[in-house]
Amino acid sequence: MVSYTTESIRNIALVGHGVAGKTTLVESILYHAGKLAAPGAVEKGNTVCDFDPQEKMHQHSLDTALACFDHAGIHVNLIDTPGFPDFIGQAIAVLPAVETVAVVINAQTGIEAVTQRLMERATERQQCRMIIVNKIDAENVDLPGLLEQIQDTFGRECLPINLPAQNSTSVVDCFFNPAGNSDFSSVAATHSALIDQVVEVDEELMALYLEQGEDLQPEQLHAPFEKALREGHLIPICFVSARTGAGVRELLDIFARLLPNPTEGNPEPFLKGESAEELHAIPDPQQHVIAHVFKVVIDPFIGKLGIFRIHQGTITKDSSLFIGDGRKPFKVSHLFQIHGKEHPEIAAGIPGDICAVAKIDDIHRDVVLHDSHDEDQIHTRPLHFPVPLFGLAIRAATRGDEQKLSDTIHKLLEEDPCLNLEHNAHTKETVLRGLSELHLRMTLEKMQQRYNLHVETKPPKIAYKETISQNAEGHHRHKKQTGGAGQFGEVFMRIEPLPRDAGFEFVSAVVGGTIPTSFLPAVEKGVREACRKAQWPAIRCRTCAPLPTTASTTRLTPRKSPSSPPAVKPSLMRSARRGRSCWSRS
Ligand SMILES: Nc1nc2c(ncn2[C@@H]2O[C@H](COP(=O)(O)OP(=O)(O)O)[C@@H](O)[C@H]2O)c(=O)[nH]1
Ligand SMILES: [Mg+2]
Repeated sequence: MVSYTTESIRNIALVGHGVAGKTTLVESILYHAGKLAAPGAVEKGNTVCDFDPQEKMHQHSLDTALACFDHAGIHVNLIDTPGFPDFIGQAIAVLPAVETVAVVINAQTGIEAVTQRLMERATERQQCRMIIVNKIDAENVDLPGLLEQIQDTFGRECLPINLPAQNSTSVVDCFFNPAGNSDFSSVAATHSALIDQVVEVDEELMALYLEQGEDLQPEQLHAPFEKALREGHLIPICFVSARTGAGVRELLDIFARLLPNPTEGNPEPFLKGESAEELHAIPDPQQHVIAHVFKVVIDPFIGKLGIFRIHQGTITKDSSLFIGDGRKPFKVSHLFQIHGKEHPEIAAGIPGDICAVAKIDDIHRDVVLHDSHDEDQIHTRPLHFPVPLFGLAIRAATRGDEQKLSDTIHKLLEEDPCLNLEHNAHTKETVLRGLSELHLRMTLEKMQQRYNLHVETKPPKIAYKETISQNAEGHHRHKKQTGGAGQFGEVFMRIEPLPRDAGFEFVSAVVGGTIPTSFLPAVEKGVREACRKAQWPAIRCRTCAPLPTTASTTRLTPRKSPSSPPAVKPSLMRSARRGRSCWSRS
């Protein structure tokens, strides 16, 4: 059914700052693996990963894309991620799907912000990491200097596994077969440093190495190499040029021979139940299914696609899967692989595979799919995304498009973990928030191009909150003679500031039962209402009402309706803040 095994799968995310050449590198890898007749170019808009019209127009990746291929007995799932900080959420979201995070560094510009942030994320998650230095063909690059910079920034465990040679038109292997000359550094010394680092994680091998000298076979080194990767004791560095293809064949060889497969690596455990007990998925095709949805795409043709990584068990077209704690399963019917914009249908997915199902409305990013109620209540440790702070108040440009706007935003929120929507009751605005102006601009452009929806935007009003800074006391007498019984009420109130985040506190200072206790909840309700209805919602205050005073002045008598809130006028709160005459500061 499946032509490969879990052991032959390699899941690799290419991350790094924009323009490092990740999308171009995917092209070159696919070409060298025989999947493409000729590599495409970002400038020509014909790459596998930047297939979206918007990406073609801007010549930049705006979303993650997947490409898969088989080569030399391995099945590789490559995930290309956008590199600008404005879209970093998409890159963070795919980390749980892979064993290896390959950090691509632009040889021309060196280590940049996103490179560093994603390296930190991968380190926190204890994922195997490798560094790919791209653009070695470019002019004026200082590769020895960059190597120094990489080791200074990410540690001495970053060691080259090959070195540029013949004026950066090729690379020379320093691990399997260290022979030849490089453009800088000694191949022999680089090889020794690498082997020393690898054997350090295995005492037996270390003893053998000391006996045997340098003659350890690469096969003897696979397990300790993988262990060194897992423990972060080694971060191999490869040199490539995605444009000329230098080092790409060697990179494929490293994927096949050295990178962890899904039975290796450092998969993050799932958490089970309320006690969040750790559960390690077993990458065994015979076990119950556990799969994690790491991405949702709203495809214009297929509809909603839930893209997931299978961690345990086998999913076939006949599988019935539960979504999270849902009681009702859905039938898979069609199982897809993802390759750029293509979605070839496959018969089954095994542990380690990345697959997708279409048109299942209840699938959302981060849900766990499983096929047994034994696996209910399984979830993943939440990923932390940057908080979307940049906001724009939006509304449909055409009257009658309000529902369409709501549906479209819902779709965009499903796809992007760093978008947020708020309805502010006070300013009566709908505010879309993202990581930056560029992030929102691209989102609004997508709305227009993909969904043909035009919106009007403006900077959001600031929903101020008010508080009081010092104690104040107030008094108000309410008298209304409208014939009949009339109304009379008298309020004495003291307000005091509370510490930040302390909220609202109501303290009754009634002494001697001058106000029946049954009225106090209504008094409190009235005060809360006054805070809420103030021009800007009042926060952080303690209210003491009424003040201890003589029986004759503490009457609060809602004569008509005992249950209605007492007459504490909002204006009182306002005058308190403005220091009007009926309030005296204490
Ligand atoms: N000289 C040179 N340019 C490259 C190389 N790889 C990519 N580029 C160029 O760098 C630019 C950004 O490439 P792209 O793949 O979009 O980078 P990404 O943002 O990391 O995906 C494009 O103009 C590519 O043609 C390379 O190896 N050498
Ligand atoms: Mg790209």
